[in-house]
Amino acid sequence: PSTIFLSDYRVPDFLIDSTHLQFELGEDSTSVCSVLAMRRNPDAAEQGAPLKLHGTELELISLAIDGRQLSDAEWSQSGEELIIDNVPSSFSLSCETRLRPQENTSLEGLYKSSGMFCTQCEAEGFRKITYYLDRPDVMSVFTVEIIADKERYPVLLSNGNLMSSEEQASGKSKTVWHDPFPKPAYLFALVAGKLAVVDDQFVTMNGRCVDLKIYVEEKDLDKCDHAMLSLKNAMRWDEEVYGREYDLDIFNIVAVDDFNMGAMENKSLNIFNTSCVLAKPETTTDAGFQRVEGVVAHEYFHNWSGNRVTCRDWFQLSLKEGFTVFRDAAFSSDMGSPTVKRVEDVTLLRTAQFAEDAGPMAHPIRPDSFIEISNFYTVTIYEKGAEVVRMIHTLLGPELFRKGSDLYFDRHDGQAVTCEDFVLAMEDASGIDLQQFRNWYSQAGTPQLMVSGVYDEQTKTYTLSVKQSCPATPGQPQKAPYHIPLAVALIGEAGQLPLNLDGVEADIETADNTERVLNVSLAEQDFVFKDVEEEPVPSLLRGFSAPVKLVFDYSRAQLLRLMRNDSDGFCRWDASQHLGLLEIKSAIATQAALLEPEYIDVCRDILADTSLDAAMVALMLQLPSEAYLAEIIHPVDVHGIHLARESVRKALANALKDELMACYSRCQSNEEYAATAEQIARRSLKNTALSFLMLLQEDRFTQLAVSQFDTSSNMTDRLAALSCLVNSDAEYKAEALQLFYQQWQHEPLVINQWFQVQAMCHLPGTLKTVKELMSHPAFDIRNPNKVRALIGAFCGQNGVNFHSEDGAAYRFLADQVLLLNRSNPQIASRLLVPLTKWRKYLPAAQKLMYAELERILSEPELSSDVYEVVSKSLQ
Ligand code: HT7
Ligand code: ZN
Repeated sequence: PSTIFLSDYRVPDFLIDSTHLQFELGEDSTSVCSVLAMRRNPDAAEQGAPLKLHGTELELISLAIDGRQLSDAEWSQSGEELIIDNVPSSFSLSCETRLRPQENTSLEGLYKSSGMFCTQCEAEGFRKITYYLDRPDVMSVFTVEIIADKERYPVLLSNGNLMSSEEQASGKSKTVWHDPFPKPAYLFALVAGKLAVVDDQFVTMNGRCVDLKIYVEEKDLDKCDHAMLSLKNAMRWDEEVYGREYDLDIFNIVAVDDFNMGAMENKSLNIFNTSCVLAKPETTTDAGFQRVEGVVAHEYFHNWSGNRVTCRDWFQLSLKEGFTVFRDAAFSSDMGSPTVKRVEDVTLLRTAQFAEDAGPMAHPIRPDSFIEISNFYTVTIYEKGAEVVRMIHTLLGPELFRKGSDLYFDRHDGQAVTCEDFVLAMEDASGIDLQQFRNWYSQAGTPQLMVSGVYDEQTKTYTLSVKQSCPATPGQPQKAPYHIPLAVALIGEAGQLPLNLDGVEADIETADNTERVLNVSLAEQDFVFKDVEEEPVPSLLRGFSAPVKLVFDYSRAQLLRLMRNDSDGFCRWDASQHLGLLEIKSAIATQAALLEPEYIDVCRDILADTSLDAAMVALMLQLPSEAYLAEIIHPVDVHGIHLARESVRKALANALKDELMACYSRCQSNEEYAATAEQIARRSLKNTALSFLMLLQEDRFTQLAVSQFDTSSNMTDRLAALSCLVNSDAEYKAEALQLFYQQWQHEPLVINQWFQVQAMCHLPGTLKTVKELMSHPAFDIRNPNKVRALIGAFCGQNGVNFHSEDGAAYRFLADQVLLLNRSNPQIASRLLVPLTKWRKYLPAAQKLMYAELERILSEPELSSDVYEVVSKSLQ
């Protein structure tokens, strides 16, 4: 497989003004006839260049230019390209291809899922449908005819407006769709199947009525309300916060069972993984409800940040993904609890993204090169990309940021553009210089901020010294300093102190003079605060103002002050994590969990403090995850970390038994389920308390879990109880698992949770269970949700079992990757990620993991997806 470089970008030699597609969907094969109105691009460097069309795994039936069939001598094929040498400056290209969607297990291009036809074209799937200029900077107006058996496929959908729908002879029907907005091929979609629909409407800010439709299988009609409400909320929010109105008269969502990612923003025909659209209290956890809300909004927001203004090339992927994640995070934050949302986002970033930045696949949010673009739908492109946009928002402030986004959308509506265009719009609208800030786009790796503080009693000054650095990453040995917005406050005995900075030009003004955003831009920089009346504790990186690793040598006493008093919810939580980390580190060192009394006291106090947000209490009590600890403690001794963390949890549970029990009782409620922030918070705290109590192995607590499992009507409480039982030695666990399966065997999404809870069990013997479950009738390796729930959860979220000392789980994962490499390469390469982190672990584990990677690499027919990840991880 070859490497593609950003520096090789050239404008397309040809443009496609209009695209006419006719699909005849059959049980045996599908015929696709295309008619493309093409012309040479006046901006192309070479006006006599041959026409090169992309196409993969296609059966070519016919090819004609301006109605004349081409002879075999007039075209040739090379790799993924179909080349026609002599073409006029403007012409009509007709092409017929034949496909076998029912055999397409890659879930890319046109494929079948639960009997219906559907498509997934991003990033380069359209070339599996017909020969085309399958690149995002070629935008065309699409008209699509779909012909299919009307019994089997009564619903026929594509992008844009329905132009006609008619019955044909021989039991077929035909619909014609036209999308007036020029779009790249990756936003094309088609759906055909037997689908039920939930309808609603939305009146836009200019009074236009939009039909909203969610298409699902009949049995799922009762699970669409939350997605519909989320969609309407998202549409209103985008009008209010960004001034963006929906632009067509119809917006469709279709749910499919087999999908490689969460959802896809095809113009006016979003296709969703069922797991990201269906929700009802009995089957869906609170996290599931929140995911539906977030993904529905994310895909909707793409209508502007991605569709109306799209990417010039795939190196610019973060232009649409980073910006859209930033937008959906702000939306979720407005719909629920902002601090909880921030903590969840930072947790993902500091575990998964920091790990990616420190590993063999590290790449800037605008990569310079790739082998397989599907491998670059990463936490770096999405989550770090969103953090970079968030920093621009912090640097500009909300008003200028909005001015910048208005300018960006106005200036580039209907265009395919670059990250540079986005930054330039922000600069032009605000007048703020983002020259150095651009390093965030071109440099990979997580910057480190080493901060120290000195208080001078005599002069009443407090000096913060900040040093920044960034580790080398593949291909980037040296890094230039970043422009980092560092939000700070100084916390005194009684709360935040007023800030008087020496050299005002060094900071960004904020309304409140007790918090400042410092512009860190040099490798080493001092910030001096004047008139500081007492020795403060610095509250740093408030709200996690930049995606960096902060190092400050806090004492326990300082952390306790922050955990108790900091007005910034994120920093309060972060202090709790830091204190938990100190306890775990000391448990590792002493092989015993003798908790510091002050730590127990502060946990006791927050447990009892009913004025606090219950969700934040839950988050502050939860110790740093094993995944996060593995980012901090090197080399990673998975078993040592697990034992130490569990012993600290148990010691805390022991010390706070009564308080936990009281808190559990207090959070019990019989009210009807609602996915409100307040109810979600209460369930989260209750289930956190239960999981602590279960560590004590007392009958009365096991009974609590049993009774919660038996009597809860919502999936959040039911699954939390089941998870507690599965991870305990309770006799009831086998029966509980059996009961759960029996009750939900006809609900695939619930059965996936059943797989997952077993795959994540940290007790010995889980690999055996996982292997057995792979033979369970409900498991299907062709379905990505099931693969993720069972194999993905076991290998990615069950450290102690995945890293069993005999290396059996490494072997297991490599076997599954080799199997999936043939059927679904995108899923294979994603599944593989835990093995690629081999360098972090103890030497014995490293050796075993390395051997499995080599075994994968020696496979003769490796997909480009798997090849790229394995070969880079061995370099
Ligand atoms: N923009 C969508 C990307 C996507 C995708 C990419 C590769 C392979 C399969 C895929 N399905 C969807 C998702 C999004 O960010 O909205
Ligand atoms: Zn997206």
